[in-house]
Amino acid sequence: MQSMAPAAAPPAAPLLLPRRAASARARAASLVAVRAQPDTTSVASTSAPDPPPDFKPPQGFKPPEPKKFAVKEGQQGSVLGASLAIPLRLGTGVFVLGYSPSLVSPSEIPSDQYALEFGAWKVKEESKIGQCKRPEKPIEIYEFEGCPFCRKVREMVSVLDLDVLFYPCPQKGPTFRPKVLEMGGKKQFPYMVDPNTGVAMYESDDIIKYLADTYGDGTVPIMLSLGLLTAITAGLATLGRVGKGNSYTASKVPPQPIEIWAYEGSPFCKLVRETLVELELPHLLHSCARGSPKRQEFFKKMGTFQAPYIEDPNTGVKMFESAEIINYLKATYAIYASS
Ligand SMILES: N[C@@H](CCC(=O)N[C@@H](CS)C(=O)NCC(=O)O)C(=O)O
Repeated sequence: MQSMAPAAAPPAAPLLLPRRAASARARAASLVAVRAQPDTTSVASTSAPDPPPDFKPPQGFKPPEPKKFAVKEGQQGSVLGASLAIPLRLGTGVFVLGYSPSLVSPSEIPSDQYALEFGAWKVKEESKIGQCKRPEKPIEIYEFEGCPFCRKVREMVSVLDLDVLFYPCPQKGPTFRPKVLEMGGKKQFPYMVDPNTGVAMYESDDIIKYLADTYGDGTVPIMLSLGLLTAITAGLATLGRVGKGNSYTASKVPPQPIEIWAYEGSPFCKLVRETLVELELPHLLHSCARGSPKRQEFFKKMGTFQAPYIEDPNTGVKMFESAEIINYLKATYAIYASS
């Protein structure tokens, strides 16, 4: 059943969210408004000014160099498990709307343009997303990683190349689960709030349709339109990482959302998302599936493109590399039981 609830005005943050989450939201909006400026220093640095006193990079922290497509020793099983979703979901969440690749000679692509290298060729990637309306403020979604219905919505977010402020709701999560109950009347996930239109809703299929109509061309990819089959394959897709990204790990929630450049189809990104969810860390996703124009913005700023990449305004840390990002998040935000 559709539970779309258009409000007269966008939901008022202070009424709906805990103070820390409301301020996170305000910060997220301003982060989106002030787009990243070209960074001519190092690819990964710890240079943000005045980190809040409570959150500091771990002692001796040094951001790693990006290593494209490299799987760390000990990470093979996790990457393989997270990759299982790609064939099961026929690549949904890997590509943006209207994606079309072509192999071209490297001389056809200027050196300041992002392009994937493929042997002696470069892959020119185009999409239809540039013709679609973009939300001014990030969409807000309350969900958790291991839920197949949430996965469907995240795939659509990647297809539509949307920036989304995620409020993780792992089982027993004390912070955002109760907020969903407060806002929508039930603890059911995913739950979406669009601050641009005032629309808030449950039900993955309704959210997907709403996003397609509002920020796409009205079409829903076939793999998201198959009813029970979609739900079953989305469920099977989580099997490679069963038990991950579902349960709460005690954490200190920072005042500002962590920014992440990622997309649903990337196994490396999924591993980081699991940790963000388990630690209940609000994060502003800059979705960047294949064909996303944000890849070129990123390339221009950083001189390379690789996802996942995070910028943590709470500590000033900016870093690549999934395994190290996970270690960083745990070291900075997890509360370990002292024994
Ligand atoms: N060692 C890196 C590998 C990350 C990686 O290679 N990500 C892919 C996406 S799955 C990427 O950014 N590829 C570059 C491209 O698509 O141009 C990590 O663990 O984070």
